Amino acid sequence: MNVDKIMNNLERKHPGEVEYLQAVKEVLESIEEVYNENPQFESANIIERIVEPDRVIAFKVPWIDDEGNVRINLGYRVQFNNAIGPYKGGLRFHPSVNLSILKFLGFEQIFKNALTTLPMGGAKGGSDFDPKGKSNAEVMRFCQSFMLELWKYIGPETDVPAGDIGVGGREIGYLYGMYKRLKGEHTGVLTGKGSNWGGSLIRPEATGYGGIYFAQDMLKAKNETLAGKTISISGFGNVAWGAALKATELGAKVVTISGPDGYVYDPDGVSGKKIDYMLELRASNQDIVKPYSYVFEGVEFHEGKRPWEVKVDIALPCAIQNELDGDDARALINNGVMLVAEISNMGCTPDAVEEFQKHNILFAPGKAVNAGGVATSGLEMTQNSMKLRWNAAEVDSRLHEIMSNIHGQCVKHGMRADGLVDYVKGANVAGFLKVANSMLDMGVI
Ligand code: 2IT
Repeated sequence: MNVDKIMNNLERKHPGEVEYLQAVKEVLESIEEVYNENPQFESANIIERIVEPDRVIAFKVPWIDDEGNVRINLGYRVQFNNAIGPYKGGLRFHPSVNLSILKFLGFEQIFKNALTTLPMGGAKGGSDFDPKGKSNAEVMRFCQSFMLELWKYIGPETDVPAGDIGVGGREIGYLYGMYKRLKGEHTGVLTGKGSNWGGSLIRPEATGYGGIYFAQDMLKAKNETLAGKTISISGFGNVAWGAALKATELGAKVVTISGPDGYVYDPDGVSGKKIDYMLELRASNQDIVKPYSYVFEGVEFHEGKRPWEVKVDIALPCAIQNELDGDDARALINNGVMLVAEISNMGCTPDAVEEFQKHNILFAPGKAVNAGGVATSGLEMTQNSMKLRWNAAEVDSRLHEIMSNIHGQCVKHGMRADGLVDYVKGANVAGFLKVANSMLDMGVI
């Protein structure tokens, strides 16, 4: 495999799609060796087939705001690869959303979903709609208009969307309501549903919980535990909330959360009712964390800054792609960080990853660490298919088992000669082998 040649070719075909090209390059570099050892992949031209989505659906989403103005957003669904199961992946509503970002997320999702051990292909979708400052009625009208187009392309055995940034329980409710009305069916077409109408217990917590289970396994290899460790978390949404809950339960102290406005440093730890308060912050639709510093005592707010300047044992990016760069990585390393695990998708820039690896800091990528979210979506699909419901302990124990299995796959394929684990390589190789071998089985499709 000639990675440079493939990348040059892709850059020519998709100029300016920086996030997508970044995600592809990372995967190609880490699978190069295993790819070259298996000439059957080259004969079937697996690389050219796997880096392009099966299809990209793009549409216009007109809606009317509370003042009666007609507003237009862009909507997308990128159905990337369904070799191992129906397309599966979240919807992101955020002003930064564009095709490059959804293609990177859809591409990552293929390998992440393969790691979960469950039968799910990779997809992603969303819109440049900005939920910030919108009323419930506006969010509902937007979601209804979005689904009026999307419903034609999805289904419980075809493509099963879920939430991501800007799409939580409220949005899934509005989207599901419209699908149900259009199709006249109550099925498992979306995950992250309300627990009264087909949603799985533990799904809201799952991404954060899974990330912490994964970090626990990484620490175990070094005879370490989470107890007594200080942790910096970025973001304050669903993922950050779940991670803070589980980390605190296991005896660690979370000292930061952040938003687009800056970060808060809480030396006493974000715990108990302070974690509940994260839900209130999110429900306010303002996309800021500063109010946390007025509500609780002894808290500093650092305007316009990222939390990576704080001295901690463990750093967990939980917000958005490329939120931790080379300078942030060097600051964390100088402050003695021992473990960095991306709970956001591609949270670290390539130079940050390189810094961590160069300094032998335990580092694991989002597609392994945050797979607990989509894995629990898979468990929601299972429950919907069986038309029954597991209790929280059952779902949580399956989630935990899946995360340990993913950790095991990373160790198996990422073990280096010096005994340290390259989790980036391990995750990419394990995910790739499963999907590529499935594609070979099915011929040129
Ligand atoms: O990035 C992700 O894995 C998600 N946003 C969850 C996707 C899902 O289908 O639950």
